[in-house]
Amino acid sequence: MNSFPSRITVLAGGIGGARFLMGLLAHLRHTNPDGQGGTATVVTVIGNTGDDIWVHGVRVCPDLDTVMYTLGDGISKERGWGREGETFSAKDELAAYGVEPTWFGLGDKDLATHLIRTQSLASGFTLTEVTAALCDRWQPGVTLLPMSNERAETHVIVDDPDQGRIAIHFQEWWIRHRAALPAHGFVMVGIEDAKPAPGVLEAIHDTDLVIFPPSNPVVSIGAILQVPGIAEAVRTTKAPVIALSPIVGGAPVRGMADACLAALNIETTAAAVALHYGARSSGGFIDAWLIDTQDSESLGILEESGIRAKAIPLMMTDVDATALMAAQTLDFA
Ligand code: FO1
Repeated sequence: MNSFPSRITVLAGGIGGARFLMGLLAHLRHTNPDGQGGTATVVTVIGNTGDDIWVHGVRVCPDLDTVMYTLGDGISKERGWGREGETFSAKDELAAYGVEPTWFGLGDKDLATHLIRTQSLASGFTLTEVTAALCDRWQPGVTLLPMSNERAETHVIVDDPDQGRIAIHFQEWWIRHRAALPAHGFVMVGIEDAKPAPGVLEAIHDTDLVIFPPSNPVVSIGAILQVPGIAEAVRTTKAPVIALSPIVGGAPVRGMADACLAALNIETTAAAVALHYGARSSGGFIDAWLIDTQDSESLGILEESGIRAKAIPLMMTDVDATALMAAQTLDFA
């Protein structure tokens, strides 16, 4: 990408996507400053809402909040989710009453976000409007859009010893079972009635570059692509679509994407994920794929499959390392 992108759209899940966005913004603020400490490049983030859950009477949007807190500098650096300096008194009190779910980490500071969101949704505001209002406080430096204003939650098909094959909410599988319960598939409840939130399709079409950061390709990027209309927009946008592998050396950089890939019989390798996304020249989603230097032996098969590929260091150890990844992403695009 020689001319500086004036607009970039990023499809993001939780921790991996948020970490990448930190680096992207650092790079853009440095190389394309707006004179007020920000960047002249407009970055729009389409956030995954498939992880969203009603818990203890409040609506929690983990991936939207992770992006908002991370870019707004409120995130718990140790956990990667929830707030810095968090306490869990409300959670402990709920557990003292024996109220389920006791496995969900509902933080006291985080609770304020969920209470405002729940109240606003009940008053008729859309998730898009609520997210914008919450971002007013956090100033993430991006326009954060939910993938949809309609509820479409990821559930996981598992075998329960007593009940046989059932579907449980993604959060229960992810948090309570640490994704260790073999998943036989994922189903997004309500996805057929979900529509792209306002601005989402425009953000994919009217942009200079679309990026898939190293988010979970199945339950984060994959969930966003399941919203009717979004996959078609990514396939047909005139902007280049470039993606970064969430798998390095045969293992997820973070999280448990391997458990998700296994459910779909996709090998946990950088090349397998690229082929899963598919080359846009043959009806898939991506034009270019960035892999880590330790996976460079797969550059050949990627080029053969019509995906431009490059091997660069992909470990997001700190903001500087991630900013370098972002710089190379823009260059390669
Ligand atoms: N992840 C955990 O491993 N344990 C938790 O108790 C937990 C609570 C939680 C609360 C709010 C929130 O925004 C995220 C939370 N997460 C927790 C992370 C979350 O499950 C995942 O980040 C995403 O859903 C997958 O990216």
